[in-house]
Amino acid sequence: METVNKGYSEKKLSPSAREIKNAIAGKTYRHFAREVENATKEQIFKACALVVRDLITARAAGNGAARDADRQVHYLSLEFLLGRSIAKNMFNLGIYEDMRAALADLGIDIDDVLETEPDAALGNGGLGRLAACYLDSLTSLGITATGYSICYHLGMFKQKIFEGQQIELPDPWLELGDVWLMPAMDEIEEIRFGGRVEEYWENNCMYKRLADYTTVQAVPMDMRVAGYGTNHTNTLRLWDAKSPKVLEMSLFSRGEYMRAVEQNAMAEVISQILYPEDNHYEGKLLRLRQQYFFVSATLQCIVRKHRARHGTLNNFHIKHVIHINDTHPTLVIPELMRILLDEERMDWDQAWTIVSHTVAYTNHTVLAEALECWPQSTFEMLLPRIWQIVCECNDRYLDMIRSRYPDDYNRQAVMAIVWDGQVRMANLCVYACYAVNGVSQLHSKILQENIFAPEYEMWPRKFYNVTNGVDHRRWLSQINPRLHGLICELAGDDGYLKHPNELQKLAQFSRRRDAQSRWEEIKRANKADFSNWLRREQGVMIDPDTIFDVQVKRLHEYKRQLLNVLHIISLYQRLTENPDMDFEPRTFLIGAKAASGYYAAKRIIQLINSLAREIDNDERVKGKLKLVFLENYRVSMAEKLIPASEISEQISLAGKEASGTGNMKFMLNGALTIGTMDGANIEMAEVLGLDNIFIFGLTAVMADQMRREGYNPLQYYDRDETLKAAVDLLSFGFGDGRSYADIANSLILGNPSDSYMLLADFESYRMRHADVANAYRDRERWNRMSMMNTAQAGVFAADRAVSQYARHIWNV
Ligand code: 26Q
Repeated sequence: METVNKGYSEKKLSPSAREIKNAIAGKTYRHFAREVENATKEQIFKACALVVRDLITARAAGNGAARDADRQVHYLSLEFLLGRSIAKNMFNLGIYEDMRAALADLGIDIDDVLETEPDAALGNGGLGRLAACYLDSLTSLGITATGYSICYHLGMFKQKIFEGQQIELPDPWLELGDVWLMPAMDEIEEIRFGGRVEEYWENNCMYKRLADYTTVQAVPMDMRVAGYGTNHTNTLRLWDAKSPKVLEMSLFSRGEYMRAVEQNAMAEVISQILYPEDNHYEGKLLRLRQQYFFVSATLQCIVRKHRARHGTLNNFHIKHVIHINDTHPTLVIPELMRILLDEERMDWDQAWTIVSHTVAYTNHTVLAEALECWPQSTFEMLLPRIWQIVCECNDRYLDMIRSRYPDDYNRQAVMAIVWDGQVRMANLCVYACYAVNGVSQLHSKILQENIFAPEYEMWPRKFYNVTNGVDHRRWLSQINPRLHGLICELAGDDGYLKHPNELQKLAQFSRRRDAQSRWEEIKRANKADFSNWLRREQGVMIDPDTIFDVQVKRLHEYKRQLLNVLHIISLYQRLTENPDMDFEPRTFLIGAKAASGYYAAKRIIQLINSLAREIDNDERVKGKLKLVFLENYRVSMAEKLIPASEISEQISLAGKEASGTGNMKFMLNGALTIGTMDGANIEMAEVLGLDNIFIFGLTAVMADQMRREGYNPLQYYDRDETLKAAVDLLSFGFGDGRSYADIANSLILGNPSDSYMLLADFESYRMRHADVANAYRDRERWNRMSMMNTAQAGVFAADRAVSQYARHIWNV
């Protein structure tokens, strides 16, 4: 190892940096038999990650007291959209500077190491990223909690754009990403599928058990999580599916050859792939298998440890809260009932008391197409015992409803868990969980007044609101070091890291010219960095002296990327008609992945690319207007883009976006929002005042009313020439020979047409954009607004949200 430790430079390193440097060299040597200078960049990354992992493990070892906590949180989510971990871990451990120095001393640029890490994209979008942010806050707040999910071998697909269209490529993240995972081979669980329910007698009692089932092994892959400013650590346990080798042999020997082979084939596909549908449910058998696999493994693990410690399950609900991230882990309810009834041999009421005091549920959507309903036949075949338990729940629930509302058949029809050959997961959750919450004030109100109105009438005190929050250490301090530096300097310290409301100290500087100009310089520098990155990454040139107007999120019709497009077309048409007009030069950046089977969403991606090319090829608008489709939008891109953004587009139809969390990330980084009164935008407007945010469009109440009275988009099309010209261009088509008449028709013809009321909001959107451009010209005003956005963003920190869960829902 002499070749690595070049004695001459050692004195410049601090003792801890020197230790890190030696540790990195030790890892490349022991794991890859390479000296640092001969190691590949992947090996260097792995060596650094292992050094970081060891430090977290050492913290975890000193953590015994926490594991004996009085009451633990178990956060179950089919998605944890982690992104990259190495910089985050170094930040939380407080070793970023030492690591940078150690690597520099080895002749390595730390940024090259950070860029080598693949994103762990074990999620689609908001719901998955929220789970990742909450895990950080849980840990940083010192709450004993475990996250559980599936160890998907392929995360969210990689998006390529080929001839303007989305192509999906696999994402084998584990090739490098596995460095964070530690298999716990002594905690493997066995999951049972299919078979039939058998009744048997023992001591004059009848019990039930599964027979002729097939099994899958669940192997825990653990990721240790370090918090910020604490020695506390938590674990994210990802279950990996493996075929049951031993059992398979016994089947062979019993001559059940076919079943043994089937069992093997079905086992390992369970954790192969993440379903790339966001806010959309499809009744796929494999998805239900994934859900049960994950839920059963998690519960068996919790129960096993509980039994070992307490010797009884009678106090289970005192010691544990199981939080479910949307309905995807709903099967914990019947699965815990199964364990208590069939294994623990409790009676129904005793078991129900425990279950109904253990599970809490967060709803993340009101879109009808996202509500999970499983066909009875699939359910019954795959999970026969669970099916029986769900039916028993349903019978008891309907009895209860009938006794409260004897003649109200309609109420039974809407509240039933099993109805019309379907299992309705949300209804089971609301019945069985002791707490149900929405993710913004508006969303929680819609749950109470519409989606779950009869349940709210029955149990008003079950319902809560916890407005979402984001990990402000990642989404501000870590990704925007320049702004972090200035904030600390102005505030006098870095106290906001632990107390996000201290960001408000910035407000007093928002009128100071010196602070403003430094604020502006930082945004300019971040824009230059992003422009350079985009040129290297995608070969696209953008001008950092234009306004960066950004819409990045999943592609979904309700999010209305198409409204953004119509506005860009209208600017383009105005500019080409009056090339000499006074115009604030703008760069529109749109990034989005479409679910692979979502045709309308894919057409919109194609349209954005056609329009981008049309604008690029038009000399008349050169230097004034630019549209870029950002390929393969993902967490690690968001981390570069958001610090460079000036305008944040949050333009969903009011009443449709449960909360939004991107909106909060932009606000933290001083971007100004143009948005509707939807989700958390409303609460942003409330803390900012209408002077510091650009609100437009229908409110949720107005949109509902308009829909009831019969919405007619043609009326807007006929009356507004700008709108008409923009829609007509879609039909007319572009220089690449592509026409989008199908999209134009979906707006103005068809039945229903314009389901998300773009035309109703178009004029107000366009006007508000004009206000944005005016505000931007007034640099003083703009910078003040921008600083006020960061100053008021503390309430949207995940620390605040998690504290509310802890206090009001979890009682920890
Ligand atoms: C369900 C069944 C089968 C296959 C897929 C799914 C599925 C997967 C992902 C259904 C929904 C999702 C994701 C939903 C989601 O991300 N919702 C968002 O949650 C955010 C966090 O609360 C909110 O901020 C967003 O408003 C909401 O859209």
